[in-house]
Amino acid sequence: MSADVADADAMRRAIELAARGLFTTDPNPRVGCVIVRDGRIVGEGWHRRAGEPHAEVLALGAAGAAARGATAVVTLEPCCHTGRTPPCADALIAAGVARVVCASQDPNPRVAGGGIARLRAAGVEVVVGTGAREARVLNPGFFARFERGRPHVRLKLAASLDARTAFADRRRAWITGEAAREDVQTWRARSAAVLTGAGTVRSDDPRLDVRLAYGDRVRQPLRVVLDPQASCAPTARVFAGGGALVFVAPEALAAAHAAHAGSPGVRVEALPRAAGGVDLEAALARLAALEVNELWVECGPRLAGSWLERGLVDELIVYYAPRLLGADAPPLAVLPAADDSAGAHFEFIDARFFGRDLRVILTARREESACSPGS
Ligand code: AOF
Ligand code: ZN
Repeated sequence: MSADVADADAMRRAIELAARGLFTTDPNPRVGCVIVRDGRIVGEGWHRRAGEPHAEVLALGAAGAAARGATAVVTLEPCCHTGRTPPCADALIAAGVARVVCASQDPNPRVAGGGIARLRAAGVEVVVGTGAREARVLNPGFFARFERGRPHVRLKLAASLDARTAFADRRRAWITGEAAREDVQTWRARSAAVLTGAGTVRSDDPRLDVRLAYGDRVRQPLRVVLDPQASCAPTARVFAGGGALVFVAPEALAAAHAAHAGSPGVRVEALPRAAGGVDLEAALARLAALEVNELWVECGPRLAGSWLERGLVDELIVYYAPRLLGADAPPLAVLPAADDSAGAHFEFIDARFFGRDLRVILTARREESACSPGS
């Protein structure tokens, strides 16, 4: 077997290990590592959560003396900084590892090639790029935050076959079934924040929380509400239990502070105004500053339309229920009439049944989007 095939196999295993941290590493990336010696895996590790050891250190610990002269295969560049834990590059050098294979550079400016440089300076052979695409999929938000200054944005929509998102008479009833709603729980659980608009809070009063344990515990995402005019009742369920952030327009800041004064876990911040509400780009910049990697958006058709129109959706998750709600029911998204150039273009990447509902996943084709900066 050539070294390339062996490296690729080991990288696949490292990616599998990294994925175990899907629900727990935030705001850190999900990272996995295997130590390979004479074609055999002699140590494995994966990063569990911020503050705990990095993948490489755990894999080295498992390998013990067998790490000397071995190859370390890691889903991300080994770090060279002292953060919550000491530098992995130093640990690899100290263990006598001869070769390091990593999927990509770490976009974190505290690392950004520094780990690779340190390893090479110590005489360790470093290969970069094995399994790059597959490894990147583990951490879309971590890369988005450092490369684009914003979280990875997923917009979730649940609709009838005729793409209607509620009953025409606005009665409160589920459109999609249990299995689809359970799947939504999984997406919320891997996200650092869940965002909605004031309209949804007023009409549906959602909790937007995670009700199942993922990994080994329930980690509640930050609940974010765009409430430009401070119109949401502080008694709404989304604010219960704290961990909420309310974005309002500057002129509504005082009113919002007064409304939420009795709720210690609710933070209120002003954002610049933009057509129809607050500035969505500013909201994303602020959330990135708060170390939000993945943002899960569940909102009504007007706000959904704004996200889409501004080309800010990286991934669309749409659940279609096998029913028809008619032309008087609200649409999937309120958007101006499309022409060939406007708005984001999407690409179907997955389709799957959840109970009787169909879930499709689409990703933005950024290079073709007329809204992408600089185009
Ligand atoms: C690695 N291996 O398993 C992870 C890395 O605060 P710290 O010490 O946990 O450092 C966090 C940063 O380290 C994080 O932003 C990212 O750049 C890198 N994460 N690096 O070599 C790992 N989780
Ligand atoms: Zn590290």
